[in-house]
Amino acid sequence: MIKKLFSAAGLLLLLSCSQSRQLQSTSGNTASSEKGLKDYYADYFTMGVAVSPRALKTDEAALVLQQFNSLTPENAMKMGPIHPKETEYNWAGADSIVQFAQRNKLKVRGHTLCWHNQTPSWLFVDDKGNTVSKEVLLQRLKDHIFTVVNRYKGSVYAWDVVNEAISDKPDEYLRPSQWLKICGEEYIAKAFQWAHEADPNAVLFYNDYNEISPVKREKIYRLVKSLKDAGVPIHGIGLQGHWAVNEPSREQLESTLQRFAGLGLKLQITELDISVYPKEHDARERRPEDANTAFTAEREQQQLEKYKMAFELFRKYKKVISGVTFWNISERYSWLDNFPVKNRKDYPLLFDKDLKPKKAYWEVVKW
Ligand code: HAH
Repeated sequence: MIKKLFSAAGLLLLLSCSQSRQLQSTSGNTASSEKGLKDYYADYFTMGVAVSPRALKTDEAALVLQQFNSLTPENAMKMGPIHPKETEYNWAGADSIVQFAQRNKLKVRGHTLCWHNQTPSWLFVDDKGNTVSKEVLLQRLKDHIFTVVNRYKGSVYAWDVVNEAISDKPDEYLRPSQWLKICGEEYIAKAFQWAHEADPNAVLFYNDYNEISPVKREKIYRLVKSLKDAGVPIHGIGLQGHWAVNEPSREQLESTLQRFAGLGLKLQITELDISVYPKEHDARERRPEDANTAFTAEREQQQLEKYKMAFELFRKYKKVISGVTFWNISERYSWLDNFPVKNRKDYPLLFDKDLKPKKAYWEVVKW
């Protein structure tokens, strides 16, 4: 009870003193004069985190300000949430994250302009429910990109323009999404071209996961190289980095970074988390053994070793890596609590439920 009162008082203070980093640290975290990830890595790359508008109104905000210098809206800028009807945009969530970033001088990465998931229901169909033509869909994509990129021009410095266009099937190049089925491959180049026209200063990324798989890696490489060779405005590759205690190996990660560095574009680790469960790429039903969700000493150790190894390599490749972003803030919530198994608690981040640094954190900042 007393603890609750204190944290409520801290929150009030935080709200009334939005300029003061000192006072924000009274909301329960270590003092803001203590170094955060962004300070340890100041000579390396920006340190970012994926957030919801809601998290920035809780005591997690003070932790974000202490540790990070870049934000990515986890969901608020995706097509579904931000463009729910053809003639209706919902700016509230994205605006509140961007305003928080501006007040506190953090960078913002936009995520994402074109993706097959979390799309609004109107997007691929006409008012009779029939699939739209290529011309209509490309026009919708163009309008969407111009409207969203233009709104955040000057406040979003980088965009994940296209997310996850590569297939997971070994013998298939591009994902057979509605985008590909209706428009063919050119929707990808068009998306970059329109994003660049809307904001010529924005840094434009192709973003994908399981980039550590040699097979998928080569497909991502092929796509990005073909865009670059065709003169498409693409400036970086986003390696999501949804990893786990069993992968990647040091060799696997190093050859991934080396391969992509060879493209001559910037690299960012855009969605870093290290699950305590062996990696699975597809959603599945719960099994009896999933009941064991304790954050055991063994899981803790395996995870900290992966984090240590990953950051050793990130530092080694600092010339090509321009940013590292964690996908969520603390163990209060991660998307991995519901993926690949619904309601299976995961512990993939560097801060625990009390927002205290875990052992893995100290491995990341000590070298
Ligand atoms: C990411 N997909 C998305 O880019 C992000 O927008 C979302 O919030 C979470 C994860 C990763 C992914 C995966 O690792 C496996 C299957 C599907 C999607």
